[in-house]
Amino acid sequence: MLTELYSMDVAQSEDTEQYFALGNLVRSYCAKNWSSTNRLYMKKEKKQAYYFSMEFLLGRMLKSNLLNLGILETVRGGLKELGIDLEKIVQIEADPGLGNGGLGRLAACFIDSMATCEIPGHGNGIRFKYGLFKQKFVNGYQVELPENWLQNGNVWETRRMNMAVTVSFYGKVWLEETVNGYMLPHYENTERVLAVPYDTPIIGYGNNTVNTLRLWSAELPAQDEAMDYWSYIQRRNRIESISEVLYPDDSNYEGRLLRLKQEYFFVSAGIQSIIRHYKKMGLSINHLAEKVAIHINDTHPALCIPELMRLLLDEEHLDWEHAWNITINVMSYTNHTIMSEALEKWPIDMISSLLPRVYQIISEIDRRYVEKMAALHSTGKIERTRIIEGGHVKMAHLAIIGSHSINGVAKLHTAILKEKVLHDFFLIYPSRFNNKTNGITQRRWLMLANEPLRELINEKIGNDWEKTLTELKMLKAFRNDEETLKELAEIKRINKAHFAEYVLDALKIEVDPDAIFDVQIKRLHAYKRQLLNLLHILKLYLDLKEDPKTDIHPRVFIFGAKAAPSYTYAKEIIKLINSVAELINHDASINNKLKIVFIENYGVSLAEKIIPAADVSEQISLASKEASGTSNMKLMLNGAVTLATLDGANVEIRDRVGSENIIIFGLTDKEVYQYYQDGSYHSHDYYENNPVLQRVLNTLIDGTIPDAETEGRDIFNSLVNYGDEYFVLRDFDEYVAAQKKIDKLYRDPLTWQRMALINIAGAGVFSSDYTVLQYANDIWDVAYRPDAGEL
Ligand code: 26Q
Repeated sequence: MLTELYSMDVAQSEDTEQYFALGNLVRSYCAKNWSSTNRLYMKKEKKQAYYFSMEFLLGRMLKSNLLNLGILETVRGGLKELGIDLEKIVQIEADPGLGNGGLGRLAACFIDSMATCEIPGHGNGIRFKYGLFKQKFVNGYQVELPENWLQNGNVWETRRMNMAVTVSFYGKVWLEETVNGYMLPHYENTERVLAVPYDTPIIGYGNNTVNTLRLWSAELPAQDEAMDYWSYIQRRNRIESISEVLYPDDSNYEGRLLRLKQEYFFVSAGIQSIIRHYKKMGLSINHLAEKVAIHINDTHPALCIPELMRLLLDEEHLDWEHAWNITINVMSYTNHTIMSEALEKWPIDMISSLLPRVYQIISEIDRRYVEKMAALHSTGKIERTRIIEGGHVKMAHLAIIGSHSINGVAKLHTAILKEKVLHDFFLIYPSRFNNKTNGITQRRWLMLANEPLRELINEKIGNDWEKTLTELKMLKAFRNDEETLKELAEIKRINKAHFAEYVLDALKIEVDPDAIFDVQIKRLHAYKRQLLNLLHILKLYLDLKEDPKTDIHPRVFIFGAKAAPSYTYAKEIIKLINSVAELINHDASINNKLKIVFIENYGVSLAEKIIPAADVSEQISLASKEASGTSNMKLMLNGAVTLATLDGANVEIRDRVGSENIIIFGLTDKEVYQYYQDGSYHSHDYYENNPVLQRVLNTLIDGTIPDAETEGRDIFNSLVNYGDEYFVLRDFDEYVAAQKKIDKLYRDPLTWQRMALINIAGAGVFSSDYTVLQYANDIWDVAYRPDAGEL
């Protein structure tokens, strides 16, 4: 391959050539299975599921492809004989960061699991030229740089020009009656965009299934090349901007026109290509719902609903009722947030001018909804649930009204949707609501990220767990086996030492692998309460300053977090953490008992390094705010002990490991809602009445923390004077107590390792294999591998 691609042999080649040579080899190795999987799906006319997601946070693919193909060890050995270190060349691959955080990474875990469980399920999204920004710290401030991941090419994708489709925007539309009595639209002055698909093979683990991730790129249609040169360049730039860059907002929606264009672009292209493929099988459009399921990952692809209606009405000439019936049966929707600021709503003017025909259809869906419900429900409820209201199109309402299934992503989250956030809808469509607790793939997050642990587990219980993750429960038999517990400790120590090397190299910070590695890795958001973590660190710092002999086990607090570029408060928190790190890491009197490591540019590749080295997993969001969380599952699977509020999937983690093996603190969701109701939370009282907390908070404004006066003041005010929206001060004491407990437990190594072991043993249910099997069974009604485990 090296010779074919670069006309060189191994001795002459460098890492980059070696990486691309190997990547090409792997791609051709799976090509046969890819086309045979497609042929099989066609021939058997199997029902296909399409996972529509704005984001797929894939991470590097060379090693995961080698693992799934079953050739990781062979290739590693072969390369070694040639004097090549696989670990070195996998680093060459750009990490495709086509997602913000949890939602995007979930989509990536799901497509891996669908292929592994032999579910005919594919991804549909956008081939962003730039992924999530690269984060740099300059004087402790976050600075965003473009992430040009395609710069050196992408070996995994195949451009399929022959499958390009056209997506139309703007223009005027009117309906005219045809000779056969249909009302069909006529368009004038539309802007046509060519959607070109790039397909990536998604390889199942230990089987012959290769599914497809189809990502769309926006290009100028060929006929437009004929126009005046400068107009051509201008129009090309305008069009190509659609798939240029991923919006970096996480859980916070901004109503930008380009974002709306992106949403319609991949939705329209995806649905057109599904229908084209479906019709190739010679089937009647009337049976579409028997052969196609479309899943809407949050509301970002909710335009799927009017777009499918448009195609069924305008292109296939179905009547409304029939088209609507098919649409509902095809569509299903996952909600990932209860936070109102994250709910998408688009101004009517924007949608109706950008997508005039789609807007007509949305209005008609809304009109019929109101008409139908008038006889059944109160006007109040109808007004609160209709799609078009207050000059906006509410995307969640569209998604709910147009789908047969609506799910939350953890038991608690689904319960809150039913009882609070979507209560009106729950009363209207009770049977549409269901829960699908999130999951993670054990292949990337244990088998690849933590090879020493994989080996130890295999030694102890064999390798059935690799396919059926609940088999990890067998590890419980070793809970009192000192030797196993010591081996577990040894592996954690190795992983920590490994990570410490990285920290020294990348950040020039020396950390002791015998310290507690306390990890909070997730997007920076006030509700996730990185601040609570920081206030506790400041408390320990003050304790040590007062009494250097304060008896605590040395700790390394590890943070990884990007803030949305427009989220000023989150950026201030980043600066504050960096300033406190500066203060503590350079204070010799602290005697290395505390260190803060804020990892720059946290993403999938760094998560793979950090998670195996974690002792403590910080999951401290305000109860009711984190829909599920998934880093909680990854950290548990790697033997970290969870320090958590009863939020999202933390509740289910506790149910698995028992209250003795997780440290829970803080308000419950019920208590939070109670506070909202009676308005009795006054954060200022906590500042006034709690001297320890007061002392800690004062460091934000008294000059203790270097170079963060503005940030310190703003954050102090938000907590003390402006109401402390996320109850940080309320939960402070309980959090400090919980941290003390961690310190004590850690100092009893056997007890600690037993907790770690129970956590690993209990993590099996959180395999995304089970999650997608439940989607396949309950929602999509598609086939799967007959022996794929059921929970
Ligand atoms: C919307 C409109 C305009 C611009 C951006 C957005 C946008 C983008 C991304 C809104 C939200 C997101 C991402 C949300 C997200 O990642 N949510 C997380 O989803 C995980 C998977 O279900 C959960 O585990 C987390 O609890 C949830 O926060």
